[in-house]
Amino acid sequence: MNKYVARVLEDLKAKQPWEKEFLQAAEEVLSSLSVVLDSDSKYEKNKILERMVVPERVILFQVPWADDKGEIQVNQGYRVQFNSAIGPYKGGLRFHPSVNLGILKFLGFEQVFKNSLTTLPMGGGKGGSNFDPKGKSDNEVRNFCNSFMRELYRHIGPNTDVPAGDIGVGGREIGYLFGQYKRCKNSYDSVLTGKALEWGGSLIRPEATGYGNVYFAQEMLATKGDSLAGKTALVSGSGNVAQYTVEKLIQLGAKPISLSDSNGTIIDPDGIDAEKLAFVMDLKNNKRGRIKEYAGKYSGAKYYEGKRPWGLAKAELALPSATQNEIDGDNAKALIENGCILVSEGANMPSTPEAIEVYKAAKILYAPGKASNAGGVATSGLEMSQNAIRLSWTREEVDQKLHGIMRSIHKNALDAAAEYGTPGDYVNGANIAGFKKVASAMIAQGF
Ligand code: NDP
Ligand code: 2IT
Repeated sequence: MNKYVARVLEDLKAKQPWEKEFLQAAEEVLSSLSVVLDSDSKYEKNKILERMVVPERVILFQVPWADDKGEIQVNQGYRVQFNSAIGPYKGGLRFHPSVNLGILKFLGFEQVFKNSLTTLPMGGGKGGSNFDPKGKSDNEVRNFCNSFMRELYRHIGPNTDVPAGDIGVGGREIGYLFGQYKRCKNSYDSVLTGKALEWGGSLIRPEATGYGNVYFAQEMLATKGDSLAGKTALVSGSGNVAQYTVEKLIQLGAKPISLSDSNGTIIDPDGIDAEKLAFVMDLKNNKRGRIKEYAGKYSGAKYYEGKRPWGLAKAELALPSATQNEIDGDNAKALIENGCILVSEGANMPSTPEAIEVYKAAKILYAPGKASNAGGVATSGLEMSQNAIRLSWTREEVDQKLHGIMRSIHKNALDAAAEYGTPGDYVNGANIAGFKKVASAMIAQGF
């Protein structure tokens, strides 16, 4: 490992040893950069790594709200404004009880490189709260969102910071957050993406992360002269990303056979078809039910309480779409033993470092989330463009642009991997290509 990289990592570990997910993300990215830093001293001279691993700004605030009994609840709110070298901060909001500063720093850090890869002018940020939307009424979710935005509105803006959704934040929450921003600011700004169509949203934004990931998988297979047609796929999660991953897999002739949530996994050996997917979308998005109910409705499917999909069935493809570190080393071995030839990440950092070692040793196709799930934020960028010109593009236009962006990300990652001596390594390629653009903007803009 390059000495400069080793020194910055050591220092980071000594300073915040408890931010495990952030250290994991930083170690993965910085390790990939050794070869770039060996070949050019300008990055060290400009202290680029030291500056890249510290957010430009962190906002931490209290979020008091009233539940349906009239009792006051208090959560923590955060916005991590990580890097604005190539555009306004951009990245989602996550509402989940596990949220803390270390998790948001990992997500914000990853977002910097991901957004750079999209080819669009967006910096990186992430935010959220330890609020748990599960089991809350619409009224409680609205009260929470209003209170959250009552503080956040003063820190964001169309040219400053543009949040969007992530785990626990979908169309309903974006609506409440946007309404409160507008009331606080008295201005109709393009300040959130993932809006509904009638009030500034973009066609294809809900579909974009899942579709984009499947487009990326298609590109990877094409490098081997292969395609998705007829291949069996394991998908985890059953939220926004998982649903549209399954939809696109079906459209392109693959056979998705699993979905999951934090309680367990369903395996449907007959395949999840369009009608079954419609049932899941209604179950998850309207009824806010549990994936277990799928096995009650479709008798060919089996429910595995407390289990993740990996290794529960034979499959050539794995598209993890739930959360970080959901595939460990043993899960990865089980995938390979069951015939897996491709892992394309819809979630952010779903594979542990041990899992990635297993993929590398088995020489399978492996795409890190910052490349393969970038279609979501890329289409957020397209939503911002449409808002700026006050026009809406058609479904076909946006889908075509998304598809083109996924192809560019794939090509740029592959080219960078080859240029720096690790052909076919999408981890190195994505990290290097994402880094170089941000680093050169930072150098040009001084300090
Ligand atoms: P949703 O909230 O819509 O869905 C999340 C899904 O993952 C749910 O099925 C949820 O189950 C499951 N899940 C969440 N946390 C855990 C956990 N700790 N253990 C097991 N299952 C869990 O979120 P999204 O689909 O938007 O996000 C999924 C992943 O994709 C995240 O990693 C996110 O960062 C990433 N991503 C999202 C993008 C987007 O545009 N939305 C863009 C790029 C990446 P349950 O209902 O039980 O909680
Ligand atoms: O992780 C991600 O890229 C997202 N949650 C989407 C961010 C965005 O601004 O659309």
